[in-house]
Amino acid sequence: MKRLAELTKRWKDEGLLMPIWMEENQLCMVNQLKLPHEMIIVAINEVEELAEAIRTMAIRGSGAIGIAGVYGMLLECRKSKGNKARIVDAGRLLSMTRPTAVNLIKTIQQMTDYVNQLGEGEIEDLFEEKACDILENQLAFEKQLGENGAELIDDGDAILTHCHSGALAGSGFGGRALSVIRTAFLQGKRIHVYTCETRPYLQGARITAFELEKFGIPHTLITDGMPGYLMELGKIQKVIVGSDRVAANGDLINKVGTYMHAVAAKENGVPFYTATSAHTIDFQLRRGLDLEVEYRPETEVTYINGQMIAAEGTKALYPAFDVTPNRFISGIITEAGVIRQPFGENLNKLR
Ligand code: RI2
Repeated sequence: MKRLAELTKRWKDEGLLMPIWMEENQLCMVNQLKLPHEMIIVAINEVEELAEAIRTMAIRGSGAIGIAGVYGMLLECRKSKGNKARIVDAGRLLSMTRPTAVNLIKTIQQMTDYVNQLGEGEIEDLFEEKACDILENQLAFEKQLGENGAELIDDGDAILTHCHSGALAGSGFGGRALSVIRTAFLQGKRIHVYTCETRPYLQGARITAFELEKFGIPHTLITDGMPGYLMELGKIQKVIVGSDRVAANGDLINKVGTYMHAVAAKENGVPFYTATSAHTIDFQLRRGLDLEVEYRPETEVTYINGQMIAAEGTKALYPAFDVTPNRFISGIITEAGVIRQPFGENLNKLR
């Protein structure tokens, strides 16, 4: 208990933008749906409330929901005083909330396997230790990823990013894509970021722009259809996006719209990178198109802020992710370095 409280305090003092943390016996979560206008911290006392927050995307981003999975099981651990069955059930419930981002599923599996091997009397203490290890590793991971990826960024680069792969989608330093961008900026490189607004949830407009502003990184908001033209004009030198899952052959599953940017980047000779982790590589998935991605309700497209934006009766479609074939990817940035083609063979070394 002491270690988690100390870790949380240290991270707050460091100024990390944490998406979720624990205070006493409840979780505190930033409601990302209210950003950037309000920074509302929601108290969560039940695992079902957390599951609903993930389903409705009040907390989102593959790293952040992985962390939320850990905290959710920890909440149940504290409430049940270390009851194995209840902790495992909590993990099962949380792992069914968002099917595409593999981090949530893998992290919960890891915690479930761990708790299953413990004796009833030791669960409370040891489970919390394990949760702290995972949190510490996630922060160290973001910093290492940032160092590795920043080597790809040159002084004067303008970088395109899509959706929000940043601090609030991770442990609080910069998540994935923004850890790379933030580290390059902290190294003194003069960079500029183009952030796509990312319809329909507008993560780029609402959250990426908010974080870039907070970190003091120069940026410009653009709509999702603009990058191709800016690349033709020579205004974008690199593309860096996050990753919800990477297939064994290097195909990338990420926020819908990513594929379109990768095609435009290839056409214009702009290097396209994804920032990810070894944990996010799904070695069971032979190629990206074999995965059935999450489809969300059409009302999330036809409505903005509760306001219908299309004619009554209009049908809409919302695949939340798309698949970028590996041939469009210049490099996969990981904590172990930047992986290049042939991806199948080189990713396999991270197993
Ligand atoms: P990291 C997002 O999905 C996007 O696909 C984005 O690239 C990713 O999660 C950010 O997570 P959503 O949760 O790749 O907003 O940075 O649907 O881990």
